[in-house]
Amino acid sequence: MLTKDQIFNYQENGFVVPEFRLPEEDLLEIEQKHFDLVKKYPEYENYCPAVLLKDETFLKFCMNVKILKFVEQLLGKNFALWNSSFFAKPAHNGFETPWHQDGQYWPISPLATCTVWLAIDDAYEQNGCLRFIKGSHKDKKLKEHSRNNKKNLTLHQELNKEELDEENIVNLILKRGQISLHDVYMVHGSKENKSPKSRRAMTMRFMPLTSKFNHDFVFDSDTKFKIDKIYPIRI
Ligand SMILES: O=C(O)CCC(=O)C(=O)O
Repeated sequence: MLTKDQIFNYQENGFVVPEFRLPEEDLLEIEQKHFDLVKKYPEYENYCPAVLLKDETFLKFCMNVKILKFVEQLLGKNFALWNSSFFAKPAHNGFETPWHQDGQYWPISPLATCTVWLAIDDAYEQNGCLRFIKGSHKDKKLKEHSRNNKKNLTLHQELNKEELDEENIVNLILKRGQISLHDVYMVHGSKENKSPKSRRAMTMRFMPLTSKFNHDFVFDSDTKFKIDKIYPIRI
């Protein structure tokens, strides 16, 4: 369970790191499945935008009851999982994720999502940990972004420089199996990984069912895709 202070921190700062460690046996299973996924689809070595479209068996890790209970505390009782991605950042060649807000390219209205970011490796500055701009979600506005077509990026929408509040950068240092939860308006990103250690992370995206998902929307990542279904949660 999240404490009152943790819920307050999520509302104030835009993210929270609860007391949680995914069991090692699940992490080993995720690693194996991810290895198999990249073997089959080498183009996903750095970033797979919609894991469940390629292998729905990843779903079981998104249905971890402890994780769902944290999300329920933040979104309310009626919510659904709508996507899961893999930001893998391999050693030596891990792509940068430019500063961005997720809501820029998500077909959800009213816009709302809580992302669970699960560390599959220890994540720290040298291997490109996630970075947040603390409090950047608070005005619930989408800030100006521009397209950046540089090759070594996981995502290509980048926050305009003048929108970036560098004073409030927080490095999210996590151990393997730890999670953070962040708000859809949160500005975040991560540097490239030139270190000898990988920095893999799996995300789980949850939305309240008071919002609607547009299934006709075409996601324009390096590959194009649609999300044909969402998964309502029953705890
Ligand atoms: O893991 C990363 O480097 C970026 C993650 C991200 O952008 C997200 O969770 O939306």
